[in-house]
Amino acid sequence: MHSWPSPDVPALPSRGPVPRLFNQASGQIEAAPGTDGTAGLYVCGITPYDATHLGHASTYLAFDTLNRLWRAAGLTVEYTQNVTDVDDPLLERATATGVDWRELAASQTDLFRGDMEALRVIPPADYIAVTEVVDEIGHAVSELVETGFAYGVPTPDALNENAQDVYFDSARAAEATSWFLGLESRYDTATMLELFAERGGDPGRPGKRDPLDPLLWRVARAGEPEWPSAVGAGRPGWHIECAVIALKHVGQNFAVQGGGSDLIFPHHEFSAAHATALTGEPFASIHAHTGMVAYQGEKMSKSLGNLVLVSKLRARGVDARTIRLALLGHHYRSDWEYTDADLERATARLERWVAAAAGAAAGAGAAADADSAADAGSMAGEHAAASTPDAAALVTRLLEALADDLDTPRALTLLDEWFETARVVPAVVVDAIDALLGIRIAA
Ligand code: 5CA
Ligand code: ZN
Repeated sequence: MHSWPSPDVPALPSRGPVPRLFNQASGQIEAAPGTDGTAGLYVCGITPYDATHLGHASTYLAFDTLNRLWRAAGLTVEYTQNVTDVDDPLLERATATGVDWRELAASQTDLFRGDMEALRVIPPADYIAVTEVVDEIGHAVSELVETGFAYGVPTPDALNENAQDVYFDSARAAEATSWFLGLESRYDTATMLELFAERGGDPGRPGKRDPLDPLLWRVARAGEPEWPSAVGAGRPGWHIECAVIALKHVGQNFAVQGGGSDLIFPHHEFSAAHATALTGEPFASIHAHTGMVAYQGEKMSKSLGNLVLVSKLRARGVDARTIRLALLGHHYRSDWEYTDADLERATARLERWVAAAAGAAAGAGAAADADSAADAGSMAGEHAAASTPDAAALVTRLLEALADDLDTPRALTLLDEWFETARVVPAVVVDAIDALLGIRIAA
């Protein structure tokens, strides 16, 4: 599937450090590796039944920051993202609103692309819808059945009376592979059971070997989309889609598997389990998760409807750079609640930076020196030299802050402090803000 056009990413004069990231699987901040000069990234994409809200945007901006840091460190990034364009909540919304599920998915994916482009998020090289890889998923499920990692469960409401939903045998995988329940999440069983039921699992389904065994393949029901497969006509379960798409496009044991913290369990735990059962190899080195953005007291979510949509903000005339700054003002791992004050702070910040870059007096220092203030308008060329040492130090400190578990709030504060006294804004600073934070403050 096509993704969206890439923003320009200016080159920086020197290489940055390889970033370090919090790994959910180890509980430690670790160097996000890049073997052979490449870094593999798989980030869980949207389920397109409603448009991009600020929670989604915040998650994709966090991994965009990682992508930008890897590039600044001289690595080639292999980035894949999926679109869950067939799943229960999407089908339910389509039925409830009387829209064909394919149209709903296509229209919301389009809106998402538009939002990502406006936010200047670097697109994934491979943007893959589940409906594009159903065949591969069917083969993977059938392989798991053959190798004893999956089993059928009696399914009275199946269209074909002999057909059975296919489930993953967690105990067998824990016994026969390096994966074990908790490898990625480090959650205890009680927490897992609670989250499994909350997030699409079916702990009470009769016939399962373990309440936590997840669905791999749902055989055809009346009124549901279906595809032929070796395990019977039907449609994919959720975790297997990300395992198969990541293995196909990023490979085994890649650098970073990403998504929001609502995906820690069961989604990422079982994506890793399925992939390891299929290949015998670990899924990803680092499992990175973003905090949840809340609104009006609760997690911003399509199912609750408490949404601030990126497209609505844009339609209201809010500058996409302001949205970026509002989101990057919070550390990616923190849970936080969005209020209008976030946008107001970001608006004021962007105005200060843009004014400084345009040569307006930035802070008392610049105002005191009429010559410098007047000269600042022509910044880049001949006047850059005057403040280059300072600018180079700033860029180094920005890179260090961001490489330290993507500390964007610290990076923004460093920039605020620098702009307070800057008389001239050299091109290297404009480019660094663009390359690392995706915000262009001057032409
Ligand atoms: N399609 C699946 C992943 S395979 C899915 O979770 N889709 S989603 O549309 O519900 O979410 C898309 C991404 O945004 C996921 O990484 C999810 O963890 C993240 N996300 C969802 N809500 C929030 C929120 N309120 N704050 C931060 N991130 C969020
Ligand atoms: Zn996923």
